[in-house]
Amino acid sequence: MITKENIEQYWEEGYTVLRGVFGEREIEQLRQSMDRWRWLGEMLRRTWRWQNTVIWVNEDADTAEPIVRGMQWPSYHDAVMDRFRTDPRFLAMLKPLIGDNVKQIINQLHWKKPGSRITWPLHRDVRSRQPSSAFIDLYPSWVQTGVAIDPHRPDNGAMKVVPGSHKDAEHDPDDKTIWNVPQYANDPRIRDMVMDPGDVALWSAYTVHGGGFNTTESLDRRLYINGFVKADNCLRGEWVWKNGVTQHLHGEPALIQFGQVHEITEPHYASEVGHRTAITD
Ligand SMILES: O=C(O)CCC(=O)C(=O)O
Repeated sequence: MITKENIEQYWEEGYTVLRGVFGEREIEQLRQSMDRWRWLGEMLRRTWRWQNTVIWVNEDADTAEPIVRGMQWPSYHDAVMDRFRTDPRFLAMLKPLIGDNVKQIINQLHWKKPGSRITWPLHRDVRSRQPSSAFIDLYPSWVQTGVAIDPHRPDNGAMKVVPGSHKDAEHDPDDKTIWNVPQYANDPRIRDMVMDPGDVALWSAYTVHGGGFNTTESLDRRLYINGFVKADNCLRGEWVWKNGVTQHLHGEPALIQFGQVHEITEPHYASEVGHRTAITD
């Protein structure tokens, strides 16, 4: 589980990777679950939303076929996803960083289909933690995690990370100049976040990361992302642990990112064409 070295690396370099957290059988469950959501997205053919749950679907420029590139909050409707987001191993790795009163504000699936031009260009996640008034003292209060479902290698679009980049700028959540940072592609510190299935990456709101295309013909690149925050410092999100006790999803969904979650309650095709952080050019 999380070691002293992991914790030091997280604060010093802005990220760390925990190896072999989930076993092959568990990852196979996640693979199958992700595939079911991808099939649903392919059938829907367009971006679709139901309160906090959204499936982002793009159209392939050449074939007009749907490309499912991401999804938020499968866990309201998917027991496998819910079981993994509340796994005690997440609590064990988060507790030394943000304690055991924790809310969740990200529950997300990313696909980089082989040969597609899907990527999330280099950025800092602080850009998505808006409005900033809902997040107090974001930097030490929020941890992003990503479970590798497939091997993450440079050729299938492993995410890149810039160690130390969380220290390059003031931690001002409203400074938009630090949100999208393509210039970091030339930073000598940049490295691929190479992972095996079952590894878990952790990174902070100010760590520059993203990029990488899946240039393979058949190796998928799936990532299961969960973002956790010290509950006292966050006005949004779903509870996940109260004093270390798991809180399952029930009742009305909480306000997280979709501001009309309590007004537009019917499932609908959304005019949003995809997550604003993704491109397919
Ligand atoms: O899926 C990826 O490679 C990118 C993930 C990412 O940049 C994010 O979730 O902020």
